[in-house]
Amino acid sequence: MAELRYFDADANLDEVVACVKSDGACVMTGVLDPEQVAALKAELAPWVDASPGGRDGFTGFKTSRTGALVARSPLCREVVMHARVMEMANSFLAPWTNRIQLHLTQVIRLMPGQGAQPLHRDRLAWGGYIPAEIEPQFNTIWALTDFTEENGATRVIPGSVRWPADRRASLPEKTQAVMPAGSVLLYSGSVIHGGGENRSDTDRWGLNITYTLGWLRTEENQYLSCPPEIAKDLDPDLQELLGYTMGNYALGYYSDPRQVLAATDTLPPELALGRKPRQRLDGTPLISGDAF
Ligand SMILES: O=C(O)CCC(=O)C(=O)O
Ligand SMILES: [Fe+2]
Repeated sequence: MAELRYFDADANLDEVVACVKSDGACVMTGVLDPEQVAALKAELAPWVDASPGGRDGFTGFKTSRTGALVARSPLCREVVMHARVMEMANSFLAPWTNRIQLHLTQVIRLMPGQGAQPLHRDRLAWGGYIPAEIEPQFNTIWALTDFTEENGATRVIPGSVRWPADRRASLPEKTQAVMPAGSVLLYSGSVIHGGGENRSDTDRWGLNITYTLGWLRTEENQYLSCPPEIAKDLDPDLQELLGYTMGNYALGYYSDPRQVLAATDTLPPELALGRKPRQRLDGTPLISGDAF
């Protein structure tokens, strides 16, 4: 049985990414310090406290899920854009895309009494249409409380990325991502995993931030969770991660419903945020004389 591997926050990123590829998951400890965790929890608390439990066995009746975290939480923006995690997400997904995008942001709060979530692969969000050789997703769950066996630390089956779709895990193959607050569980869309059972008397808070290929539909609709009137004030790198940039030559343009601009009616999304694209699609900088 494969063990879940643990790395320090300053570990070599190629090694960590190689582990996510081979095992499907690993943990980095000590990435956020206690003050950062406390500040994140304080900023998120009003939204999390107001969020109701789930509506079915998968989302969990005693699990609340709180999204739109880029719009709602300035501190979450920093976690979304965490330089080392972004580097790993880009490296992991690079074989299948020229840019990545933000797939979802969600605080997953397991409340006392929440049973274990059914085991699953997150890539099934796309209904099983993506060929097995493509990895569509790089996932993170940041521990905002300690993750313990008792409070429902995420269950993971290291090595299950290479299993046939119908193979089920036996008990000894299951492990839990037990980790102190401030750690992050990194896992691929292909690994079998699920929330654990919360047998404790306190909440387990996980900050789930996931990245996907630039040409796939995202689980959280970022244009609705973070519409242009909010996105216009964000850092350009974050705007582009949300999808406010062309994904390819013709992918992601819009037309202004109120007017036709003289230059063209197929517009790059940056214009909806009040700025021009920063570069052409081939990565070269814009020069004066370009249409925008
Ligand atoms: O909460 C967790 O530990 C995992 C949740 C999960 O896998 C999901 O909701 O897809
Ligand atoms: Fe999942």
